[in-house]
Amino acid sequence: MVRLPVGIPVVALLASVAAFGPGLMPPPASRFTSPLPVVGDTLVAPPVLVNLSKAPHTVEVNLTAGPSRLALLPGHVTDAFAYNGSVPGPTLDVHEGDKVIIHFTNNLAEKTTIHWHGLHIPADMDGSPLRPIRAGQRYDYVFTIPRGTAGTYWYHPHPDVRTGYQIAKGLYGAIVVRDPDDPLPASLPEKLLILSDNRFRPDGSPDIAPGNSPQGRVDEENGREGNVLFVNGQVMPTIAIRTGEVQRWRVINVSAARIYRLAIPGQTLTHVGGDGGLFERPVEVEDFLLANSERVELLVRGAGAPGSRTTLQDLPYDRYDPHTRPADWEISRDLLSLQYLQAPAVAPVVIPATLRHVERLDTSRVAAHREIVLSQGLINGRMMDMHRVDVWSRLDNIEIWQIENVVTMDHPFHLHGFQFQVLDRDGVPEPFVSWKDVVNVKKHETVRFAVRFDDFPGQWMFHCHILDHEDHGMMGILQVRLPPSRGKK
Ligand SMILES: [Cu+2]
Repeated sequence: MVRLPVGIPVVALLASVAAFGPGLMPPPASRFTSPLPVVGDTLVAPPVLVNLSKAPHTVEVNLTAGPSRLALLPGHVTDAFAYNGSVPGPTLDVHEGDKVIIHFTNNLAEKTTIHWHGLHIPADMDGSPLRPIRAGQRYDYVFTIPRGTAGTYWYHPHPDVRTGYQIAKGLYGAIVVRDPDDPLPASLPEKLLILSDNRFRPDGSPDIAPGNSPQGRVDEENGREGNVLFVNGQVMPTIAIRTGEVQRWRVINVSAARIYRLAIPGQTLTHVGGDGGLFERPVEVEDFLLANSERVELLVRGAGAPGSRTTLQDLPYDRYDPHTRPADWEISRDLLSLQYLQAPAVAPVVIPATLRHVERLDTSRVAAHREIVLSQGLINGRMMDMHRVDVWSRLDNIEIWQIENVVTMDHPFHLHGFQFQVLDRDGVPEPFVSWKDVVNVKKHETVRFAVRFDDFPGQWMFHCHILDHEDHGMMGILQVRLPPSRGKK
């Protein structure tokens, strides 16, 4: 496909200009249909970071965050931010066990960091707000991908106060960690879907309301949502599928605040993995929630007839406080078109009934129970202080964290550096075990998870992943110390 230098495929640009007319804002995504005949995929995968290393099991890449002129809204080139000039940023595609070296350059006029969301790596390399990279500076992020962590992750800036702003301007990208012994058939066509939303001014630049404006105050409360929904930076792209074909989709929610309830009307989806990789067994679902920063792996079956068409939809989900709930929250929104090719059906692929074994954390040996209370903008009644440790833990310990949401809107809770296992929600046991790094804690819900601090002492963030809440201090610091026998940390 011909691409503009800015990373927006030409076909998407033409489709958008034809649909909206020059200078016009797009209609809501749910009413947008491509005027061009679709013959195959128009969904474009982000570029993959080029490995500069010849050494085995080593991935060495250059990554630059900088200002860029590009069309975040198709048809409107404006000032934006980009990783290596592309939105979404290039995908970091690695294997378990790889040593990863990222030569990062900050060409922005402000400080930034890169947080490798969900990866189990040393605290120095986590890209938290504690380790800002100043304007014009370089930093090498170096870490090894642990065994057993194959899955879908993402990377994004995490500077103090400015995370939501920098992501809205275009800074986000995917990470795919592969398992050399992946249990799913290698023949499955794989698709990466990065879901985002944005709101624009008439010139096509991101509309980021000042905090003291009426819209700014709504955004601080709700989290900033946009009326234009994107998959890989494209509006309503198409995935082509053959009848009978099974595709493997990796889906990432990089939205600041929008929680997606995903479904393909008329068919079920096979949910095979979450934040920290594959489940033990596939799970058949009609729809499911994907909260901010959560990832899923899905098997999508070509259940339709040749030549037919269906859509991946974001169904209504009420995560909002009643006072600031948007008027149009009950609208279903289309995200992408699934086009069945005019071709004979293909034979079904056999999917294994068991994908892998997920070791259960031993909750009979719990060293501490933590109680974390989420209220509006606060954790345990406090705003974040970069110089205060909120939770002291010890290396090698297993702990149970109870996250209680005492207000009338959802707060997706993220712990840096460590994957955890949800035990129960409002006392109802989780139906199956899986590794997670974000859990959506619904209005007035209490969620408990188990976590083991098996490596990497140091300081780690935990926070609400509604970016507006995080930027306003709904965040705390966990310090994982070495046990006394192993010296002080
Ligand atoms: Cu929140």
